[in-house]
Order: sequence, then C-alpha cells, then structure tokens
Amino acid sequence: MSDYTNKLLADVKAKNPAEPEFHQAVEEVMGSLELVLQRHPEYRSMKILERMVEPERTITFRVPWLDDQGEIHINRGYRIQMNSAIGPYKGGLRFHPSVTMGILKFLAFEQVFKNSLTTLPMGGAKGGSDFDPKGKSDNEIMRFCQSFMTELFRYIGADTDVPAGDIGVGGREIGYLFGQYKRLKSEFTGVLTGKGLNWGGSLVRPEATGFGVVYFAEEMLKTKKTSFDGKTVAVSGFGNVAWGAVQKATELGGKVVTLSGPDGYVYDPDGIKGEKIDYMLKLRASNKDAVEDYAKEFKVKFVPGKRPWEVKCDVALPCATQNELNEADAKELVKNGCICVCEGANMPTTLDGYKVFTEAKILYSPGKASNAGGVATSGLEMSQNSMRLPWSREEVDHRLHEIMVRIHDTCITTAEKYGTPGNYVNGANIAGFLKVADAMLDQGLV
Ligand code: NDP
Ligand code: 2IT
Repeated sequence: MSDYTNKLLADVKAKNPAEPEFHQAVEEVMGSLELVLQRHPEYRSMKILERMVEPERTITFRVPWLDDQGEIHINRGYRIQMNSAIGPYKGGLRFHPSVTMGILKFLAFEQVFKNSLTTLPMGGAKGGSDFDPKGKSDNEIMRFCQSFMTELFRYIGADTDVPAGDIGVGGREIGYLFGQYKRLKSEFTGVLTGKGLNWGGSLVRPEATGFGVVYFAEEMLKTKKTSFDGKTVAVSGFGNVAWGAVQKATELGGKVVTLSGPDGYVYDPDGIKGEKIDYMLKLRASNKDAVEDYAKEFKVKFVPGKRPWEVKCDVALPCATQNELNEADAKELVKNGCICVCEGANMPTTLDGYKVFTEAKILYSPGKASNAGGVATSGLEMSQNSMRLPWSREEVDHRLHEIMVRIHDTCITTAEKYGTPGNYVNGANIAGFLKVADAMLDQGLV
C-alpha cells in the first residue's frame, strides 16, 4: 500500500476504534486500489475514498420487547446507510448476539461494492440487532421484530432503503417486519425483500445466494477447464446460504461432504443430498445452535469444536460467517489439494488466509463477488414489485445465472486490465469501486 492509503487506513482505525472487522474490510479494498488511484488522480483530489469509508448515515435505536414470561428485554437496533450513489440503500439485517456497530459497518462497506458489481441500481447498507434468536419462541421473535420495525420504519422505504435477511433473519422474520411496516405506514410497497411468495416475494430468492455462489464457482472452474462433476466439496455453515449452495453443487454433480455450526462440523462421506438437504431446513428452524443433530439423524461423524477445512476437498465454500477461515485453515486446504475457494459468507477468510491462496495460485473469490446472487435477486424482487408483475422461476433463475456469469467476467477482465490476472479480489474491488466513484463524482460533493 502507498503512503496515501496507509494514512487513510490509519485514520479509519483512529476514527473507528475497536472495530477490527471494519478495518479489515477497508484494508482489503485499499490493497486493490493503488493502480486505480495512480491512473485516476481525480479520485484522490475529490477525496472519494475518504468519503466512502464514512457512512452517509448511521442509526441506532432501542428495541424493548417482552418475553413469554412477561419479562422486559432491551436490545440495540442499527441501520448503517453507507452509500447511495448508485441507488437506494440496500442490504440485509442480521440478528445475532455478536452484532455491533463495527460488524455492521464492515458488512455495509462490503455491500456497496457487491451491489455495484450486480449491475443493478442499489446502494449499500446493513442493519440488525444484538438480539439472539437462539431458543426464542415464535411469539418472542414476532414481538421483537415488531418492536424493531416500530423504530426502523422511519428510515426506510421502497425508494429510500430496502432491507432484507442475513444471519438470523429469514422468511419468518421478514414476514413479521413487513406486517409491522404495513401497519405503521398504511402502504403495501416493496420495502423489504425476501418476502413470502404470496405477498410480493420473488421465486428463487431463498435459494439465490447459494445458487449464485455455485454458478460463480462453476465459472471459476471453467477457467481451469474443469467443472463440479465428480468434485468433493466442503461447505461450512448450515443456514440459508449453505442450503442453497449444497443444493446446486449436488445438482451439478459435486459431492458435498461437510456442514458446520458453532458446535463443530459433520462429515458425511456419501454426500449431502435428497432428504438430507431438506433436513438442513429443520436444523435451522429448530432455533438450536448446532449441527450435531444431523450426525445423529444420519449416523455420520461429528467433529466437535472444529471447522471443516481439515477435510480433503477439491472445492471449499465457506458459507457461515466472517473470519471462519484463517491462515492455518488456508494452508491445510492448499496442502490437501483444494483448487477453488469460493466465498458464500461475507469476509469468511482472514487477510492472512487470502495471502496463502494468492501465493498458492489457487482459484479464490471474495464474498462480495461470489455471494452477490442474493442481493441481485433481491434487486430482481424490487423490479417485480415495481412492475407489480411476478416472473417465473425460470426467468428469475436465468437472470441470476446471467448476472453471476457477468460478475465473473467483470472480475477477470478488470483484474487483467489492472495488471493482476486471475486475482478476483482485485477485480471485484476495482470494478465495484469504479462505478460508485464515478457516480459520486457526477453528483458533486455528497
Ligand atoms: P443463517 O442465519 O441462515 O445461517 C448462518 C450460519 O452461520 C449458521 O450456521 C450460524 O449458526 C452460523 N454463524 C453465524 N454467526 C456465527 C458465529 N459468530 N460463529 C459461528 N457460527 C456462526 O445466515 P445466512 O446463511 O443467511 O448467512 C451466512 C453468511 O452468508 C453470512 O456471512 C451472511 O452475511 C452471508 N450472506 C447472506 C446472504 C443472504 O441472502 N442470506 C447474502 C449474501 C451473504 P448460528 O446462527 O446458529 O450461530
Ligand atoms: O449480504 C448480503 O448480500 C445479504 N445479506 C443480502 C442483502 C439483500 O438485500 O438481499
């Protein structure tokens, strides 16, 4: 990095103390932009980067709610509206006890680049709460969602900011949030995505992130003249993204042998397919916090307290959470012959892990490129809502596939144009950045 980007990163750290994930996300992007800044001095003189690391708006609010015993709980709610240069704010809501301002800033920052890569007109945002859905009843989840929306509704809207799901927020939560928004505003608009099919949701949105990850990985494998057929695949997580990825990887002939949760990982050498994929939905819906039940149900090995990266695989799809794959894990994967790591989660690989993959010259794609299918299909849901016309499953899936192929091509051509052929991180960061930066230049000092 140059003196300029080093100083910028130091300023970000000083101004946003105790937010290591945000620092990490900024550092990764800065690492890709040297040549861009040399070729375009106007970005520097117009302080585009300095502006991009400062959220346009951050909102925090109190979320009081009653549990089933009548006890009062207070959580903190957030919405980070990071950048609206190319469209209304767009990005998910995360409900997880680990949620802090720093986590959401990193996610909102990543979302700006990701949304830009989709080619659809969406700015970047993220929100959520430190609420822990684990062990909560359906009624408690509903009361929490209603209280959360009772404050959030002032700041969002179909043309302003359109939240969706992320960790801990799926179809059920989107339903409760939407219901409350509708009551408060007396309007039925596409203010959230990931809605139910009967009330404005899009076909394929539940599967979209995972499908998109596999469509992207398929393109990566094509560059090495190979495919998923016959490949052993390690997946982490067991949530929405992992579920979609397992389905599509299996459909394309891959054998998915792992799933993981905070409790450890399961190793299923016969492959996770058919009813086993449906069982993943039960695991999530149980509101427990574990994958061990899968091992009991299907009589396979459960490895407590470990991540799946020690398992021999050809393709790795990290689909759980940030920083779940570190330097040692990366070395283990490379040593065991893994040829492709395609991220489903946001920033699952540490910066040291990324270095290992780059040095080993294996295929490696950052989440902001390969998991963009989720938000892209949210964008398609917004289009359908605006038209008040639903598209068929084939239509949405075809568009999703086309978008993922296009993002892949953009990463490849941009990485090459900026002197680092095959580097998906640089390709994604530079291409995502350029569109937003140029829009900011056009719009004056905003
Ligand atoms: P889910 O809530 O459906 O599943 C999340 C999975 O990650 C669960 O297995 C969860 O276990 C685990 N997990 C979450 N936090 C932690 C933690 N701190 N330590 C260990 N395990 C953890 O979420 P999604 O599948 O939607 O999200 C997974 C990843 O994909 C996230 O990084 C998310 O940002 C990203 N993503 C999601 C998109 C979407 O459309 N849903 C789109 C693009 C990216 P548990 O919660 O039980 O701890
Ligand atoms: O990280 C992500 O891209 C998401 N959680 C999906 C966001 C969205 O608006 O669909």
